[in-house]
Amino acid sequence: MPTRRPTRRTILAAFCLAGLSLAACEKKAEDKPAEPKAGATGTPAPKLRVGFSQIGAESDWRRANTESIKGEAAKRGVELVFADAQQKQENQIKALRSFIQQKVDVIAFSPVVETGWEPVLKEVKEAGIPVILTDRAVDVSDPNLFVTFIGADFVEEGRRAANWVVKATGGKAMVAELQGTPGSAPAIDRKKGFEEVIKAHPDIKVIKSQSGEFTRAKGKEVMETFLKSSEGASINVLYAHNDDMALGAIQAIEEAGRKPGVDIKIVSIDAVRAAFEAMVAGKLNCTVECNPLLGPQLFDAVEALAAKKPVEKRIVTKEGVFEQAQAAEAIKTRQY
Ligand code: GZL
Repeated sequence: MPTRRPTRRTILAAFCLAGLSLAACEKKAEDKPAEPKAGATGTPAPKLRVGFSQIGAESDWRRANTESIKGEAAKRGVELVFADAQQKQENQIKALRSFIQQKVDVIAFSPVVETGWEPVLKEVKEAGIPVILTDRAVDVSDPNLFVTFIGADFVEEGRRAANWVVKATGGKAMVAELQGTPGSAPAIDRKKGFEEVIKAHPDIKVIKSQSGEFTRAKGKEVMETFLKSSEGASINVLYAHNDDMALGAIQAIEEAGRKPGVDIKIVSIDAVRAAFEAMVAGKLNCTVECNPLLGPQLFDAVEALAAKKPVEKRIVTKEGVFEQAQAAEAIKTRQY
């Protein structure tokens, strides 16, 4: 028995409330024949269908993010059409086009990189389907191509990491940096925030910087090359844009006969459970939280759209900073 879905008119009206041009919405709404209201004939309220394009499964953070989104959809009775892009933008674009064909009620996705989205987002807008960005932002000329962006302030995360380096080193450090995925919002902004703070500290120098693609394997591989380079012996701080790369680098540092967390102090971002375990073991010094549990906020926004309520253009997730001294206690209550 196919489930009847909310009327396009309902979603579109809410979409208009969320700031789209009324004409486009009204035009679209008129194109569609009115459908019987849910409950009119005693039928159950139609099930919302959400298309979600996920980047991949590159890190503990990403897996926790996926679990949160799938779990919350199930909890709220929303039908989730989930697509894993395996880190490829072209796979995300294909998924968004498929969601249009499937006539989902809302499209949500975590854009692997910031640019290259205008054409497909215009197709989605033309189809009258609202778009919610989770986790990462897009760089588009028309902000009406999406309803809201739910995610962290990555520039602030970079600042927090740099402020910890200033505090921990007294303003003097030779830093190796493991960057995230090239062109991604977190890699661009975490670098920007870190540099914004250290520019006031001339004795903190980033002497090696390269992408570790947010994975443990690549993080280990790149850290090995850093350590073997002519500047390797002078590296005394590692700044990793995520915990997974830091955990890979810890292996490389140990294999090079040096003590992670002691010879080379390490600050990373995400605050996944494995980072707390490394801090308890004295191998990681600080992790800046980046909350992956975006499911509740995502489906709050989906339900607000369906109920014709306005949705904030930017929903920032709240986060903290955790150091070694807090790790043993904090790990007891971590949710991811
Ligand atoms: C941040 C997210 C990043 C994480 C990484 O919101 O996009 O991608 O920091 C993940 O662990 O791979």
